[in-house]
Amino acid sequence: MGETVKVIGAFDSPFSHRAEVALRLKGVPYELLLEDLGNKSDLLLKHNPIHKKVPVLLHGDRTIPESLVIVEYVDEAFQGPPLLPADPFDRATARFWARFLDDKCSTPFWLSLWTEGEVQQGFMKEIKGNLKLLEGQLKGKRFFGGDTIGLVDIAASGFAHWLPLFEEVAGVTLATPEEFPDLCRWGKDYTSHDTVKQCLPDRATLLARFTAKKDMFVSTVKSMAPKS
Ligand SMILES: N[C@@H](CCC(=O)N[C@@H](CS)C(=O)NCC(=O)O)C(=O)O
Repeated sequence: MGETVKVIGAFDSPFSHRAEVALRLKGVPYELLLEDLGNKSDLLLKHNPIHKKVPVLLHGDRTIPESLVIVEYVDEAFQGPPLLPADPFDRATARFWARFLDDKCSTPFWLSLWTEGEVQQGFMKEIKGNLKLLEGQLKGKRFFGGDTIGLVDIAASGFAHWLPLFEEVAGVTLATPEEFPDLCRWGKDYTSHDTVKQCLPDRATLLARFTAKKDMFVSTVKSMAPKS
């Protein structure tokens, strides 16, 4: 179509990575507009006035917010290797697990990092249980998408590159190779994939940024706790 493709994203965001990797896997050139989330630009607020979050895809005069919506849009709007299966049932199943990641994994993962004591144990149990269910989807497969990276791999990418970093910053262990052999092996395959590597933020830079924000993560999570 020849229209410009831009991603409003943030350097350390696993959600921005989802949009970028979808474009790269389809072979679509794009411009990355890096956002300072502490001081959101008029461009971001104009294009995502409802959520005010990154990523946002700008395709010609079209605006597409929400990372998983972007991945599906990119798959349908551009030529290139498919990111979703062709069969309707397989597509539905991929969408189910992609949604499972956002609906059932994000919150217990985040809270298990920055809480303490019994509350933390509860969130750890929840996220480990959900990661086990996810791991079950990898049986006999290199990627969730089979031989190639697809929607579920992209949706789960935070658990490949970001999870070990957050474990290190928080001093919490959630996914060991002993407990999650397939998931850990998948994480290595995902992060060492040639196309994926091109849009993974540098590990050392992320580590420094997240370490600097650790107190803020802890205090934000504490302020969310119900007051007794
Ligand atoms: N559901 C959204 C989540 C995106 C999201 O949480 N983005 C974060 C960066 S990692 C953000 O923009 N945060 C800014 C804010 O919450 O004000 C998606 O999948 O795109």
